[in-house]
Amino acid sequence: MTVNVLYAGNPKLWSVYDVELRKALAKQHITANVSADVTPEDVDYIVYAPNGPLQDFTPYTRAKAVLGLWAGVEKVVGNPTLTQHYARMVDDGLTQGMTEWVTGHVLRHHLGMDQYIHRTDPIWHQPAPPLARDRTVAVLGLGALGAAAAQALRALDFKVCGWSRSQKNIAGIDCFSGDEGLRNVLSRAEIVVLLLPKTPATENILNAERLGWLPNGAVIINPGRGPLIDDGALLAALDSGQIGHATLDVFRVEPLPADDPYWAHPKVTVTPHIAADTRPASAARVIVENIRRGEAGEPLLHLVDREAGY
Ligand code: NDP
Ligand code: OXD
Repeated sequence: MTVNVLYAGNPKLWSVYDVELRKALAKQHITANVSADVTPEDVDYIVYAPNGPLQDFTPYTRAKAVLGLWAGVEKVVGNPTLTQHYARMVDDGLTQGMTEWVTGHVLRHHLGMDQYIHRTDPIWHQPAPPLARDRTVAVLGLGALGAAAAQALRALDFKVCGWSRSQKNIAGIDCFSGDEGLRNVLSRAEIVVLLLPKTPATENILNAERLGWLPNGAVIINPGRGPLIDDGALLAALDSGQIGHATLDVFRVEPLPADDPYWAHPKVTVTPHIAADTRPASAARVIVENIRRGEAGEPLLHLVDREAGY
C-alpha cells in the first residue's frame, strides 16, 4: 500500500526534504507518495514545521501523526485543530550542532577570549584563566540537547550541574530538580546555559530574583527560547554588573527588531537563532522511522506531552 506523506515544512527546504525523505523511505522499503501538495483527506503523515504553510489540521482526518521538524513545540502544542499525535524532532545532527554551539560559547567566556580579540592597547598582561575543572557551569534543561551539552562540558572537565523537571542521574553531572534545586544550581553557576522548552512553567524562569541568586558577574547563554528570560531584569542585571555577559540566540520576537536594546548592549552577544539546525538527512531518517513505526502499529518516538507543553 502507498503511504501519503505531506511535506508542510519551510517551502524553501522542500527540494532538499523531497530528496532526503525519498532516500530514507527507500531504505526502510516503504512505498510512499511524498508531496508538498496532497488532498488533505488522503494524507497519512504530515511533515511539519511552524514556518511552513499549515495552520489548520482539521481537514487531515486520516492523518496518523504530525511529525515535527523542530525540537521546540510551543508554536504548535496549543493549536486546537491539532488532534493527531505530534512527534517532535530529536535528531543527532541537531544535538551535535547544539553541543558545538554551547561548548564554543562556554569556552569563549571561560577563557576570556574577548579581551584579546578586542584589544586596543599594547599591554602585555598575563592573567591566566582558571582551568575548566575549577569552573562551574549549570545547564537548565537536561533533555535531548541539555544532557548532551552537559556531558560535552563535563568531558572538557568543567564542573557541571544541571536542573530538570524530573530528577536525573547522569554520570559526572550534579543533577537537581525542584525549586530548591534551581536555587542550588544557580547559586554556584559562573556560566548558565538555558536549554529548557518554552512552557507556562518556564516562562521568565530567569527573573530578577533568580538572576540575583547567581554569583556576581555570571554569564548567561540562552539557546533555549527567548521567553525563558525576563528581558528587563536581564538588562538591569547587566547594567549593575550582577551579570557579566549574555549570549542570546533566541528572543521573544524573531527576527530581533533593529531597535531592541540587546543589539547595542556592550555586554550582549546576539546570534540569530542559529545555535542548532535540523539537518535534513538525519531528520528525514527520524521522520521515516516514525512512519515505519506508525505503519507497523508500534509506538511513535518523541511524542509530545501536551499537558506539560513539551
Ligand atoms: P527536551 O524536551 O528533550 O528537554 C527539555 C528539558 O527541560 C528536560 O530535561 C525537561 O525536564 C526540562 N524541563 C521542562 N520543563 C521544565 C520545568 N518546568 N522545570 C524544570 N525543567 C523543565 O528538549 P530538547 O533538549 O530537545 O530541546 C530543548 C529546547 O531547546 C527546545 O524546546 C527548544 O526551545 C530549544 N532549541 C533551540 C534551538 C536553537 O537553534 N536555538 C534548536 C533546537 C531546540 P524532564 O527531563 O524532567 O522532562
Ligand atoms: C527548534 C529550533 O526548535 O530550531 O528546532 O529552535
